[in-house]
Amino acid sequence: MTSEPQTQVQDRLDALTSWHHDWSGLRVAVLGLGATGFSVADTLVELGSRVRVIYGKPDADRERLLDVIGSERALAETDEAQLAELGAFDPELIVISPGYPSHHPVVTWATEHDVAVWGDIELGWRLRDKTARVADWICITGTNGKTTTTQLTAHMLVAGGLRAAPVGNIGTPLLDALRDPVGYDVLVLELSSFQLERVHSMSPYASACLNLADDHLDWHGGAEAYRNAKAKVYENTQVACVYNRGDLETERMVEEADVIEGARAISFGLDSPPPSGFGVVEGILVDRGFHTGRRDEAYELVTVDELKDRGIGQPHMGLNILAAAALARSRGVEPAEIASAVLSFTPDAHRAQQLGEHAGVRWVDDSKATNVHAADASLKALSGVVWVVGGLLKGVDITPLVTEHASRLRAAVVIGADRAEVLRILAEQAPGVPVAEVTAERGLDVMREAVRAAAGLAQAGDTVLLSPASASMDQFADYADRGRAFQDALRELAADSE
Ligand code: UMA
Repeated sequence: MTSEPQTQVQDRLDALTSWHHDWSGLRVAVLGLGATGFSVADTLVELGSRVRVIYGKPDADRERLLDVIGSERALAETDEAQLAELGAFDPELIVISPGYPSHHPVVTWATEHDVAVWGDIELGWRLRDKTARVADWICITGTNGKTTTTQLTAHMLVAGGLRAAPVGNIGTPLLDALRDPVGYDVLVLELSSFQLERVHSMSPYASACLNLADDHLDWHGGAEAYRNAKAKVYENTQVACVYNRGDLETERMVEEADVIEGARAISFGLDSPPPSGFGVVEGILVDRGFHTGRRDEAYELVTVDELKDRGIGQPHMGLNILAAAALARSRGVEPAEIASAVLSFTPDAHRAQQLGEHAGVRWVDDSKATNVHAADASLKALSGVVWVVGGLLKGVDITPLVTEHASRLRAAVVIGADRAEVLRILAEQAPGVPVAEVTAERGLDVMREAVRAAAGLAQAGDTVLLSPASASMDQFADYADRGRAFQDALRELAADSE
């Protein structure tokens, strides 16, 4: 059902493709009041739109700020209440936070009422020309490694003399960077599948899907929808589509994408690279993608030994570095600048972070491993593991992960709301492995119990690895909070035994 006014609204929305267009009076419902929702409201109020933020959880600081900037707001704690608010406001456009799943009733409502639903990335694409310096977008997705690769790429671009910043899923909302008064040469966007699903018109300068494994199946409603959302990163790419030679699915995504005439496919992998590829030759990371004589020659970037000396010699880091190098080279950063950026890079906390030894046992915080693929990368590198595992499984079956690594496990310590399922899988797939169940409900208490159990089960020479293969929101604010609680509990244990 498309009534005349709705067609007019659609025409107006189609034409709104610049910061300098007339957004005034547009009735926009912003769903969610997290980092994204606030940045959207703040931007659209500045542009003169009539904004009403509808949200499920109170947030005193952001609510106060909405009042200050002059946005309307409605706390609606149930889906039904959010629907009622939407109906009463009668929006011309909905801008929705990434956490809302595609099957959420408000999305269904929008379809039924012919109201357009954008994410903040779609809105940002249309508003990217606020300053005269309009940034190129380098877009990065994948199941794992996207945050590190995004940081590395931005670090390389800055080493190349460009004004660049990492934004998006990494934590700084895109719209906050777009409103910077000076503007950027390049924005490096970490994009989640949630964000990509709601992108319609973006055209990245360069793009990469680093790898693909099952994740967030509950949000998307299945593996295919998740894969198709990730594949959108390559659509309309202008210069370089960067893909993983070791992950055929990413290559297929590039083949199927509609790109801008002249865009090149550039691969990365830990093997010797073909022309148009980045890879490793005799212990040296090399670029054969952007060398004019690439049939026979390559640029040397850094050596594997140099990476090991910096504590970033793990295979998955090598892949992240090669992908980032390909993206930065596509925007003209010189090989020597890439090398200096890599050798001055420090990875974030909670990513296979070594916490040192206690009573002859190594402790590692890999709380960032919120899915099976990430936990697999960490488990692979170890033996004699006391594995702290569990949390929100997000509809993913961890059976293959447990089967694959059962022989490395000294013991397992199970945390999380979905722990019954994890306990069942461990009993079936790793029957000889001792298991401790953590019954504490939230935060530091969970980790105090987990750390004590792990210390009791570990033997000298073992590694206690927090690599939960699950999201954290059932018991912690986020993965960083989970990692911090683990580290705090370990410090308490060490202090108690002094
Ligand atoms: N809300 C509801 N009902 C819902 C979902 C959300 O009412 O069903 C409302 C609530 O008011 C809630 C608010 O929406 O407080 C939060 O919105 P959100 O969950 O979309 O989170 P934001 O704070 O806007 O943060 C989001 C990303 N979060 C998610 O995608 C879940 C952040 O990525 C991102 O850094 C930020 O935008 C800026 O772009 C975090 C994340 O966990 C790190 N990402 C997932 C991942 O990496 O695996 C995808």
